[in-house]
Formats: sequence, structure tokens, C-alpha cells
Amino acid sequence: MKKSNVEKTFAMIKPDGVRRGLVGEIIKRYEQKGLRIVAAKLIQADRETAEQHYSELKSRSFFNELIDYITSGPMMVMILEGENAIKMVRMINGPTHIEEALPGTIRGDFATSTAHNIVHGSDSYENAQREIKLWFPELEENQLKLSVL
Ligand code: DAT
Ligand code: MG
Repeated sequence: MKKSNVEKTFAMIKPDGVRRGLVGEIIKRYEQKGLRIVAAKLIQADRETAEQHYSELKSRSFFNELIDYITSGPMMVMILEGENAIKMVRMINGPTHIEEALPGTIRGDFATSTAHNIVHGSDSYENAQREIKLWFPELEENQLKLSVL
């Protein structure tokens, strides 16, 4: 039998998703694929945290616009847990580029441009750990252990 791979990931509903009233719709999609919400909060990011979050993209031409966008209003940040959660959230979100995002994915169904693509999901175990610590600094190490029901 295949070994299970229950893990945590970090996801966020970016300001356009919140502004457009898509929070419930998006969380429903994660939950109906078996992901569980471990922590969630609505916050407006400051520039410093936003820049740290996307530090790998600092040299890209769209970096400043990206930071303007994700600091433009409240975002729902969350920790999700489940089988292959990191990959699962990115599958549900859909690909980065809008022209590749098929209907059935969040980006395919709702995003209007690559720059404004509604959702984020960590792309690796290392980034999931880094992003969880960045956005939930108040959580203690023991609260971040796997909490399989
Ligand atoms: P993802 O969000 O799918 O992990 P990423 O990490 O490569 O994608 O980029 C982070 C965000 O930056 C992405 O969600 C939207 C924005 N972005 C990426 N490529 C872009 C581009 N070519 N033009 C404008 N914005 C872009
Ligand atoms: Mg990314």
C-alpha cells in the first residue's frame, strides 16, 4: 500500500479574490477535495512581509506591481492540511499563466489576468514551511505539528 503523505501547506486568497466575494467559493473547493483548515485569518499585508513572501521574484520586472497588488486590500491567509496538500492546492488553483488555466481550476474560472490571479499556494515543502512562519509568526512550533484526525 502506498505510504500516506499528509502535509501542511500555505495558501492565500489575494485581495481581488476577497474583494470579489470569492472567499467561500474558494474555501469550498479546498474542503471538498479533503483539505482541512488548520489556521486562517483576514489580514492586510505590509510591504515588507509581501516582499519577503515573494523574495524569489525580486529581480522580475513585475515585482513592484505584484507587491502593490497583494498589499492593496485584505487577504485571507491560511494553513491547509491533507494528503499531498502542497500539490493539491496548486492543482485546484491552476497554473500561473492565465492562458494555461483551464476551467475547473480557480484561476481558470475566475482570474482575469496572470498578474491578478486570485490565489496563492506554496510550491514546495521548504516554501510551505517558510511561508507558514512568515504569515503566522504567532503560532508556536507545537501548533504546527500535523494534526491528523
Ligand atoms: P504562482 O503564483 O503560480 O506560484 P509564481 O510564483 O511564478 O506563480 O509568481 C508569483 C505571482 O507573480 C503570480 O501568481 C502572478 C505574478 N506573476 C508571475 N509571472 C508573471 C508575469 N509574467 N507577469 C505578471 N505577473 C506575473
Ligand atoms: Mg509561486
